[in-house]
Amino acid sequence: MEKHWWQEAVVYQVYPRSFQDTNSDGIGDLNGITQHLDYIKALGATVIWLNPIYQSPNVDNGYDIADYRKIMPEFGRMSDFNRLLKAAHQKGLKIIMDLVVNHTSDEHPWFVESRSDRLNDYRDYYIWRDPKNEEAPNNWQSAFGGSAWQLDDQTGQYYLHLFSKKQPDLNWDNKQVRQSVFEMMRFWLDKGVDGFRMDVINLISKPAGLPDVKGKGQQNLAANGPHVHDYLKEMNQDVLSHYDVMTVGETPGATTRDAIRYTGFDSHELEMVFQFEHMSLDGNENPELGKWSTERVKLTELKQVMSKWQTDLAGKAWNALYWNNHDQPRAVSRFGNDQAKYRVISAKMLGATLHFMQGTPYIYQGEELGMTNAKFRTLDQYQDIESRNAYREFVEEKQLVDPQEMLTYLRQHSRDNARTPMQWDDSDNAGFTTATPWLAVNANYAKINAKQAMADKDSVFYFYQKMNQLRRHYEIIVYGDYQLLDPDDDQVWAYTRHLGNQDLLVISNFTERTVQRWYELSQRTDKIELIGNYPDDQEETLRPYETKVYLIETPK
Ligand code: TEU
Ligand code: CA
Repeated sequence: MEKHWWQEAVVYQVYPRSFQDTNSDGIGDLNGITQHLDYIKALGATVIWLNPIYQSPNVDNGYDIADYRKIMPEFGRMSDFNRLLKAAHQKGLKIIMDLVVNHTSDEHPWFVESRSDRLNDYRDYYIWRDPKNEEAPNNWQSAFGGSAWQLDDQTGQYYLHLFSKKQPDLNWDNKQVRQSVFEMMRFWLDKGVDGFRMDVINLISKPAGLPDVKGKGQQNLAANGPHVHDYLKEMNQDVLSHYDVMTVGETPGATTRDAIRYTGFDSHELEMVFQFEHMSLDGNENPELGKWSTERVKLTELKQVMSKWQTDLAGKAWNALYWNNHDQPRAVSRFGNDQAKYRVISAKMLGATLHFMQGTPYIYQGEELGMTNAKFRTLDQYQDIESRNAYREFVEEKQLVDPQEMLTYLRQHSRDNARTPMQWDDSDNAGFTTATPWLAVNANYAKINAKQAMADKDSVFYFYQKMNQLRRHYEIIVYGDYQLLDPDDDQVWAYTRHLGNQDLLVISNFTERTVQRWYELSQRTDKIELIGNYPDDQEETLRPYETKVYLIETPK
């Protein structure tokens, strides 16, 4: 098997807006990240992924870019970025940026030009169509509600926006668009950036003729379009292959087959992709409401999906392992148990279950502290465009749910659950800012914060630090083969890894019940316990949310 640095990496995702404010404006900034590089280094991460830091009107918190080569003023100046990059590299940390090129902001000069006149040189940088029977050109829906088409009076045509109407989709069929994007990528790579996370990169090629969708899910239709692999091979050929970089594509709706096409060791497109199958196992009870629901994930389905991704990609491509990010609820609230009694132990169990699988693990800021969903009580506490639009559409416009029911859904699935400020200590606003934070701090910050974690040898932080140390020590964690045990067990997720004469046995109890389980490998008297979160180990007993990782070496 080939070996690359990005396979041995551990990525720490920083959402700059909520990480650390250093100039008392209530908004996180680049200098705040520089200030905490030693914290990220101590955790044992080796790569930092920055969510977008470019000039933006912040309709979608930076995913609506108005200038790809300027830093968002709220986050600082280019000199602050240069200092951050230099300091990170000096500490042996790499930085990957967020590449958002399926769409721009409608305030980007390209779009300002494009919309000004049908004959403008930039007209074809975006996707314009005549009305069809005085209506939108097709029935696609925006991910943020409503039609994916906006009529522009200035020229009497509609433009496509798979997200907000202030995020017009770029026309990737236009070679000049591709060249402009590639030039911009070189600008950042020549500064020494170590790669990119690519926002909804599997949406960039739209199906010919832009046909109507049958049923819901316009994104799935626009996903993995006819030329997406041509464009990514061109991007790799023209740009990426000239640098030693790591790329991870965000590919909603991608199957393992798609992922192998995008990231196969011989595909020359991307190194890995974020898949979404395990993110869509809870939230199907109300089809007309999309992800908004109170459904909990079933362990057997979670095991089945994650194991499929392990076995389908084995030897062919590389997994990106994650439980949460800035778009998803906090892992311990969604997949574990965030009650005081079980929060820490279940956060550790989730960490071990994920990090001992094959792939590059991504730690979302605060996950290493066992931070929980914010569970805001009132609508006005939510800022996210997706949450606000969903409330307006489903409560006010369509009256499909009552306000309290929708607030319950928001408490479970709003993206703001992951975007509340990083909890550094128990001082005002968790040490995130001395001003009023742009989004309220989670009410539990006095108990859950980095300062408390660093002072507690049994904290989630030190558990993650230990897993990162083990990863550097045991090659089997990175390169071993994965095999699921007992697929039908709906309480315990057990799997093995195998490399050479070594085996790992990973056992996780996903319930608050003590259970008995017998595994052949756990009977081996020569086994070594790498991870155990209860002191007196009794092989067959699995206490609530207990996780155990054993290394077994069979003499050659
Ligand atoms: O998210 C893409 C995406 O699929 C989102 O619709 C996300 O899955 C959904 O909001 C979860 O409910 C990327 C970025 O990560 C997200 O922050 C941006 O809002 C979006 O693209 C548009 O750029
Ligand atoms: Ca600030």
